Amino acid sequence: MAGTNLVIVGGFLGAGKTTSILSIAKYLLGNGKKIGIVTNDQGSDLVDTNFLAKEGLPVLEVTGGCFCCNFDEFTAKVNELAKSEMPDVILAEPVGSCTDLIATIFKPIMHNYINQFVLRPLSIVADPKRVKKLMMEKEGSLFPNEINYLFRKQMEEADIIVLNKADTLTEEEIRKITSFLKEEFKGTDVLAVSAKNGTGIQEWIQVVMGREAMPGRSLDIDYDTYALAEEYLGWLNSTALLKAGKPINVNSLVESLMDEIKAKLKDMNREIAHLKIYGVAQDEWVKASITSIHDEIDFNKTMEKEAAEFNLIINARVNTDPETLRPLVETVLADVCSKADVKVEHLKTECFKPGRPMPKYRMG
Ligand SMILES: Nc1nc2c(ncn2[C@@H]2O[C@H](COP(=O)(O)OP(=O)(O)OP(=O)(O)O)[C@@H](O)[C@H]2O)c(=O)[nH]1
Ligand SMILES: [Mg+2]
Repeated sequence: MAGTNLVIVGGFLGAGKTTSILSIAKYLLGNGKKIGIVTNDQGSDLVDTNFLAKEGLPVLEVTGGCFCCNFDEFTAKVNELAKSEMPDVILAEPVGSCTDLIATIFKPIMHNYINQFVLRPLSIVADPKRVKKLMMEKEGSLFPNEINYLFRKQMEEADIIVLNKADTLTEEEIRKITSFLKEEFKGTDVLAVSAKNGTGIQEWIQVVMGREAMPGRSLDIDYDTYALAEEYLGWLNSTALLKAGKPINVNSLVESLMDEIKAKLKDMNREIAHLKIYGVAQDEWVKASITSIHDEIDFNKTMEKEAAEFNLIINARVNTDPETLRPLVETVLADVCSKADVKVEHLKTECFKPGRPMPKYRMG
């Protein structure tokens, strides 16, 4: 069997796709394999791309829309990686608001590229706190129904549902959630892993690499509801150069930014899908994430030294409109920086709601 393995790792915003890809990549590299990664977003200036590149991994990105709406760019990036890196495995992360991947990515790839790539089954990573909300539907979720519909559809088309963040669950919870998922999405493999500490990653790789994708029926999906789900999400990507009079603790500044944004959204009862902030000064960097207004900030890495000049990237996906989100984030940035005596230069922000998904190809 010839060709590069193409492994697509989807799932809702903040589920842990990038952390999973990093964990899989490290495992494969440790076993002498070469890898490449393609990231994806509705906007540009991505925390994920910068973070993975800083980890020393070959990464290309498709920005300005999902893989299915930019199918030709997606395959161009995959081909570019295949040529430049000659990887054994390419890992691709579709944007977390995207679904219907079998009809719009898998089938077109199999139709056009069957000899070049060995397409592996579709993994959908799921955050246990969102699955728990599905299990207790009566309690409801802070997200509108359309977003819950999208989350459910993502899992419906999975070959493998990867229940991530198992390190946050008891054995009993893992057992209950796994059997719920198996019952709800019959015929789908369900694996419990922790992308963060590596538990279950080897087994996941074995399952993915053990068989080829065999796309069955395309998802039965209502594009109006899917489009509404995307519309309910305000999307913000900002970059800025920050300068302080003397070296400051960048970790604390990032923490204050996140705390303030979270507090303001909590007051408005607006749920965060994923807010991530990445700060970089020369060879040092910090990355922090939060995936709900009820969660604590999670630092993937902090800076050891203080810095007087550094770049920030803020990526926020929140259940609010862009007209609210942009001033909220920019005001918090201005306030927090002013308190820390830091000047904000070259602030560039794009803030929008994703347009209706318009796949280049859809094979039913
Ligand atoms: N406890 C725990 N946290 C995790 C695990 N995997 C990911 N996370 C955390 O979940 C948050 C989101 O992880 P990402 O990997 O950025 O999620 P993503 O799905 O790529 O997010 P988007 O690209 O925004 O859709 C981060 O704070 C991670 O550290 C895990 O196995 N356990
Ligand atoms: Mg990601």
